Amino acid sequence: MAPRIPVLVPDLGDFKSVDVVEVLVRVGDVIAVDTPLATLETEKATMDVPSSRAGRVVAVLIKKGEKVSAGSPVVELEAATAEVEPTLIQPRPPPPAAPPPPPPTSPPRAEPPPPASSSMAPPAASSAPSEPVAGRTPVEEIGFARTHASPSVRLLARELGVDLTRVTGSGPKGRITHEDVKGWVKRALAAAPPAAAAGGSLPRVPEVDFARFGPVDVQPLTRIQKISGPRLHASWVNVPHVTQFDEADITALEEARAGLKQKALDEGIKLTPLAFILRACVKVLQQFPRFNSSLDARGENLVYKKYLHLGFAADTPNGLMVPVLRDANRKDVYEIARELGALSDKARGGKLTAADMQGGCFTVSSLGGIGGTAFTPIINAPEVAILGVSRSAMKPVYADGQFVPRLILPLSLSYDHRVIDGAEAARFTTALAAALADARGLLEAVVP
Ligand code: CAO
Repeated sequence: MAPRIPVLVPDLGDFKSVDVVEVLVRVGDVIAVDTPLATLETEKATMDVPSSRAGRVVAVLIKKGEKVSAGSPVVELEAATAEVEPTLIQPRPPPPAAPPPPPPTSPPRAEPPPPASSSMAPPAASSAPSEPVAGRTPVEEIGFARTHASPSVRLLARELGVDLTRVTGSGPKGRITHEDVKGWVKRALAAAPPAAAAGGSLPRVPEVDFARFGPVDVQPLTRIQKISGPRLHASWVNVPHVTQFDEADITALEEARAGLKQKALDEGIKLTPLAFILRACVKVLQQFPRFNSSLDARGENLVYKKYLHLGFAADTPNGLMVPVLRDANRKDVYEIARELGALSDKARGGKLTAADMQGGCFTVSSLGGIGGTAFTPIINAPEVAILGVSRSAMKPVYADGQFVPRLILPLSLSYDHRVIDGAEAARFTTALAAALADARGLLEAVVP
């Protein structure tokens, strides 16, 4: 009968008593010199205990969770007559699969394309060092399970998303070490473009347990908020927004509106400032067709629309809605006011249909009835601009050598800078201010 040889924990340097985090062999395994027997962990690092002898394991003398010191027996072997090749080691089942993909609430991530070189080639067979690939590549599971690396190295690779088949081992017989994995990650990071440029996920806002600081009441978002939130977010992160501020002198317009308001109301039409603003937008959008365009899905072409449907933001008990006033270019200010009133009522009553909210070309968000001096509206993408309107106020304007009181309307135009230049945006708001100052022009009949 072959003699039983104990294999002991080697010198652990400064560490006296360390945790066994994994036992890597079972009774019956045939092992070679340097086969890792167990993984130990100190506060600072994990390390493997390599076998000093080759042979068959006849007793495992440590358990996961126990503490060991230098000289503690790890296994007993029946010594082999010749050194046993590592390939004789029974293959173990592969470690747990890579972490699952992020939950659907996470911002979408574009996976990088698979590496150009074959990931099936085992590292030992490759003479050239494997090249790090930017971003995470899919792990080649069968190859991963066969690589010459200890479980703690595999665990580290799993945590860092490293496919071990792509790492060249620098240890004895090509064994992959912790340092090899870390070095591979460092090279991959150095070669990778920034996460945002690579379509990586956005940094997350920290989660806070608000109840730790005082009583709270948790209310679900409304259905509308759940729908509009992701759309607003998509526009915010995808579209480079710039906001151009301006002012329009609407003194004459408000005088004209005051004179016409009651007569219109008698006919069931509420002639609000927004109706005139929408009419002015039509006129200016016809002069600046780029503001009535959208980028195509690949971002390579501009789609100019030959129709002019205007969206307007409506504040409703269920949340923000954007009904669309169709063919606004074919309607005079009275017709615009009539439809504006009808759509606003429908929105507040929760009766808008999907068709009522589709096909918009340009949106106006008026907070004038509420207050404020300026704001930065978020573009209703794939539209390329949105006009914010704040509350008008009497202001002193210097003209003909003196200050005169004028009614000034603040304008805030956010635009997609990929499509619209700053100079064009300033020309647009200047033209809009001129259109709003021209009450007579806004009241002109429109040939449908
Ligand atoms: N400056 C001063 N007063 C204004 C004004 C302005 N720019 N705009 C409207 N008003 C006042 C007027 O005095 C008007 O009353 P009179 O006609 O009697 O003078 C009154 O407000 C009418 O306002 P309204 O809000 O009832 O009607 P509207 O057509 O201007 O607007 C609607 C309709 C649906 C756009 C509006 O009610 C609304 O919901 N606005 C909020 C939009 C919003 O939430 N935007 C933010 C989106 S981003 O979160």
